[in-house]
Amino acid sequence: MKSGFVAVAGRPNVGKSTLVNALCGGKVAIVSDKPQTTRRRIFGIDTGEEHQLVLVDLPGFQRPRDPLTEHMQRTVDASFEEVDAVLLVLDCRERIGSGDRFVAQRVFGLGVPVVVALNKVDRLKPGHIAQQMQTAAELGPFHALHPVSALTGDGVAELKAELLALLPEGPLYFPVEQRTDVPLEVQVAELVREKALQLTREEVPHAVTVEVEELGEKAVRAIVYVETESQKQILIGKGGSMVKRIGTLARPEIEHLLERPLFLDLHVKVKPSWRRDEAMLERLGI
Ligand SMILES: Nc1nc2c(ncn2[C@@H]2O[C@H](COP(=O)(O)OP(=O)(O)OP(=O)(O)O)[C@@H](O)[C@H]2O)c(=O)[nH]1
Ligand SMILES: [Mg+2]
Repeated sequence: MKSGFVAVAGRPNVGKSTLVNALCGGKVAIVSDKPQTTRRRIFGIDTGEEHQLVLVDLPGFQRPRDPLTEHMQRTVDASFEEVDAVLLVLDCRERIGSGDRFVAQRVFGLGVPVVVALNKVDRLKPGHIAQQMQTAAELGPFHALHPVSALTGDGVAELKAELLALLPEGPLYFPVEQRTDVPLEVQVAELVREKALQLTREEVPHAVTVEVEELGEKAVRAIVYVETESQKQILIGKGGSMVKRIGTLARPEIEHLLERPLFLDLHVKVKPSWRRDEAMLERLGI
């Protein structure tokens, strides 16, 4: 059987997690329109008759600004060791520039094949796509370049075939039915965080983290942490309307994940400067 690990690298918000979900044929990573959605390394595992492809979804490349982003960038750097290939993701709606070159410099130096995915082509005219492909091709000695849309699925099957062809002969690293290495409580917490990111703006999404305190047969209890009292008021909303909306959006997905109906109990709490708190970051697995 062919099996191996492919690191997914790129700037924040280019669609790495959306693409990992598309390649795995199911949701393993949360997604949002805010940069820095992914904070830890996540394996998305796709197993077939003759293959096991482990996609290593990563935070976006960034200049660290605090202990949280430092940990995130350290995760990115460490994850390049012992991968069989890299999938470099670019956003074709944006100018391919210094940020992408910075990532490219790193991944083309690894000595493993680099497959470039030019993502979000659903938003571009063919002429413009061709232009962006040319610019992308100048980033480095790529093994292959694929225009894709992680959102519509366009080009994803071809990209997957390309990645499978790069895998070496290897063992089954994970049981056939396993889709991710993320523990269940963290998956649940992430789904709640995804909805909080979706519904908030500016500095608030970056200040949110979620911890599941209790994962019972009938009820899930989770704490939504923010850094300040005013962020807490935003998260709670008028008469509790915001936290209620977060719960309403997250519950069906959590029920789908756990395959049972649930009561979702969300509490919003202030934890000042949790992004600078090493113990908290460790507890969160970041
Ligand atoms: N139009 C379009 N939007 C996309 C596509 N792929 C992803 N997006 C959107 O791009 C945004 C970012 O997607 P993510 O998958 O969270 O991006 P990411 O690279 O994982 O971001 P970080 O984890 O923050 O580094 C979301 O709003 C997605 O819906 C695509 O193919 N087409
Ligand atoms: Mg992501």
